[in-house]
Amino acid sequence: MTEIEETNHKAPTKTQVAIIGAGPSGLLLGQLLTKAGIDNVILERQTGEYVLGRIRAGVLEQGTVNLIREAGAGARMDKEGLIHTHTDFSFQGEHYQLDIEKYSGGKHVVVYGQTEVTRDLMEEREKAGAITIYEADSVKLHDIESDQPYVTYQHNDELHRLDCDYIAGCDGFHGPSRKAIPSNKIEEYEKVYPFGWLGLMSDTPPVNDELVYCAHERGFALCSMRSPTRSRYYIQVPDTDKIENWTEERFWKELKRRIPPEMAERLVTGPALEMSIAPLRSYVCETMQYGKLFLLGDSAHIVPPTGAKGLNLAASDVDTAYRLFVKIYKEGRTDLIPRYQEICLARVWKAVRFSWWMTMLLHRFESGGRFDFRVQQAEFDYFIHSDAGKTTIAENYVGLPFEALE
Ligand code: RFL
Ligand code: PHB
Repeated sequence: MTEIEETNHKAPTKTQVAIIGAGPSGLLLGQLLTKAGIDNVILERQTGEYVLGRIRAGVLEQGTVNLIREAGAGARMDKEGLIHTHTDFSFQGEHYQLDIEKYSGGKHVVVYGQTEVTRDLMEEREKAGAITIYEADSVKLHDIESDQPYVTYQHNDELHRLDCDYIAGCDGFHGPSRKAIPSNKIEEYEKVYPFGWLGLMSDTPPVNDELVYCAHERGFALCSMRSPTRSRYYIQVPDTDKIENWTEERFWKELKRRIPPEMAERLVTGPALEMSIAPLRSYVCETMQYGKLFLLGDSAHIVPPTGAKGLNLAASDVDTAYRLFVKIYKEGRTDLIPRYQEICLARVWKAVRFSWWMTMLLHRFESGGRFDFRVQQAEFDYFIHSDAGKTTIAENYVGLPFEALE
């Protein structure tokens, strides 16, 4: 048993905030609440090791970085995170650099893997002695419209009940929290794209100092990284494609065709540590609060990864929820509860728009034909050569500001 899983032994019966899910949303909220003296318990379906095995986001906005620091989990991120002041693009092999620091009024992003953020938060939670129940099965939410909501779950073949004041649904897109909202009370919006991203992680030096978002008639590609010795690459594939169709060799060959030729020449290939396909979708559940339930992160919204916004949106939800819970518990301000959804949705829709726009600009649409490709080319050309265009991309890429509760 790992250190992270040792907390499994305790089975609390009551807490102030029951958090479902130990992804970045749940762990970050839990850590901030614990620091503020607000009791919370996290229920997670998987083991800690499994959660840490999922390879996902890599780009943190300044607001996310600040919140991780505020949670007391920023030491390793501050030491090992890579500050990026530029982001690169290419269109049909031609390379462009965007000075995001200059065009956003002095902001930058930090490249530090979601896995590392999660690991740091798990360690801090362990140190603080806050409880996480890993391998909690059949998590169910009860009486969320009442003043006595509770959560039940199976653990070690026993049924447990956890009473609470509030429930934070941090259980991702497929979790039970959003499903607990009655179907006639939920407002949802969705767009599914006809392609996915095939990702490969390898212990090879990144091909470029900055990330490179590449539009190409063969399809989109992204060159990213985790450290000076670890690269992360993605290529657009049809939504019908299967991972079994791809060998590492085929992946490298296809990537080289879509990136600028001088980069293809210096690309160092190596064995894949991980290879998987992620579907692309935009989804918003506008009912982010219902009774005593609050939805945070991927349980409430999904964006295609093109704008690097998913994890960062989770962090801005956490910022609002955390400050709200402090107001509720320290000042009795339950009147501020409706502000949660209001504040989150305004920012969520702007990130949904940006991610959708980046996706539409840079991906190849089979149905679009030659005309649409020319329009994409003209749009890219316009944005990348106009100060207004560059400002628009940079401001959104580094992240829009967090709104205060009052
Ligand atoms: P998570 O990370 O999905 O965590 C939810 C947790 O809930 C647990 N869970 C349950 N627990 C108890 N009972 C149940 N029945 C449960 N069902 C589920 C799960 O096991 C899990 O531990 O959601 P969270 O915390 O809201 O965090 C969201 C982020 O993970 C996500 O938005 C990002 O990874 C998206 N994303 C990116 N975001 C960025 O900001 N920048 C990026 O560069 C970026 N790149 C990416 C991405 C997502 C990707 N994929 C695979 C979708 C790149 C990719 C390829
Ligand atoms: C990543 O490094 O995984 C990554 C970076 C930027 C994105 C999406 C994913 O837009």
